[in-house]
Amino acid sequence: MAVGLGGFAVERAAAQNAGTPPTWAAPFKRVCGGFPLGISAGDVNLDGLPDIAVVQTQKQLSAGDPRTSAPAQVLIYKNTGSWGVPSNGLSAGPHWTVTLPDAIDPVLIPLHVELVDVNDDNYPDVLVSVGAAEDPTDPPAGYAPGLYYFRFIPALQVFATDPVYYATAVPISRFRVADMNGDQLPDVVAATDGRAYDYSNSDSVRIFYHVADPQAASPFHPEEALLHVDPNNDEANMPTNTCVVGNFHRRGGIPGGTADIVTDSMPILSNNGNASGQFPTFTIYPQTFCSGQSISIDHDMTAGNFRFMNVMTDIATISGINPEIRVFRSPILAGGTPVLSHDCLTDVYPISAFCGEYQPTIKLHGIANAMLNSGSYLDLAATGCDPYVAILLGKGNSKFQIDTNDAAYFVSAMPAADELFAEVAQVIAVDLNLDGKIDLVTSNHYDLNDPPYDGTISVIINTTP
Ligand SMILES: [Ca+2]
Ligand SMILES: [Ca+2]
Ligand SMILES: [Ca+2]
Ligand SMILES: [Ca+2]
Repeated sequence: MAVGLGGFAVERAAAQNAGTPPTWAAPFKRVCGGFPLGISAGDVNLDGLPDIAVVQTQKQLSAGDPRTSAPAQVLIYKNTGSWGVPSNGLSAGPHWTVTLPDAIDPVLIPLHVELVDVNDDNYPDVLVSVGAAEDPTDPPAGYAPGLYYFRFIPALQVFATDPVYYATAVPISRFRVADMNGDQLPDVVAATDGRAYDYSNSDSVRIFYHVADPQAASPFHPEEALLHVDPNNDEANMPTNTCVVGNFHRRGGIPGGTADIVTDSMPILSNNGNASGQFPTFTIYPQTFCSGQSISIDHDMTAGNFRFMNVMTDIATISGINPEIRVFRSPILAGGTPVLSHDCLTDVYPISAFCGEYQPTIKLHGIANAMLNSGSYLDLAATGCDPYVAILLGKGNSKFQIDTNDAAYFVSAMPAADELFAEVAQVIAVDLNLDGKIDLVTSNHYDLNDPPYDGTISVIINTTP
């Protein structure tokens, strides 16, 4: 008995040691249009080195935009492996480029990209979503929101120029790729509410299920309009712009290895499995909000196991105004009504106190999780405090450590000369130089008030001893 208690005590203590903040090399950047948003890592050429894809929007995103015409594209930077000093092992310009069709109206914004192998040839393909019109009341001509699939052609080492297009009734913001129906084929789960607008109440999740043949020319079924996730039907205060997939509701094991979904407004969409038909059904369990908790168009979410040795997936979110990170835990036990647990006081981590003069104006923040320091637990990296990425160190018990008076918890995403110009949007965590330490890549919107109006991506190499 005493041994057991002692072992428990040691494990408990270990699970609360977050360690010290990671250290970083000075960031370097690549110019990529005016308004880069979603980023994704994947090894396009199968050389073992992760390459970086970023979405850039078309011209005239905002009134007064000084840029001239440019198409919406996915720019993919090749990892050259030359990670010396200075560490700049990304190709100087995009090595692969995917251009979205002209039919997409300029005010529709491609928001999210994933490099993922859709057709089972091992080579990552491009999935890119289109959402978000600028004007909330006036559907533009050529209105064409949805999902675009560009397959990679290994023999030519290029991406196809003729995408397969999957229309959605409403714009997609972010999406996730996971197997939702247990057939081992990747499906796409899309949060469809546009970004800043609604033509109609559309807080819903749409799933594009993979067809049975991985190499089919059109690999997905048309959208499966799934579930309206706003229990109050209160569109204005509860946009659905992002979602995560994972094991959020345990029923003695997830049927068929399928995944549950949680969206911005934090309901659990519990996957009931695939027994009765081609596609699973889902049961929605709404979440109660804390007083003062806001969901906005710039919300983002990340899912991971933030509790040491726990099989359930937890969630961290980044809000927009006065950015703060909130952490939600999945219920561990079966039975009862599954809701995420969240302490309105102790599971909230404001980061804006550090920002000082750099109050963000962009309204698209990002959050990612990875082991960033030498500790054993998942940490968080979040934008929203320009030009910094805030680092929250995991304690292994779903709690995180950050000191907004300590610059060690904030790493600048921009070279010093550019710090005032950048609005850091999205962040991903990936080991670019294969040294076992997870690096960061951000997309940075240019500032309308400050030349040179270049959007960039930044690479921040982890130098933690
Ligand atoms: Ca590569
Ligand atoms: Ca492929
Ligand atoms: Ca599937
Ligand atoms: Ca690294």
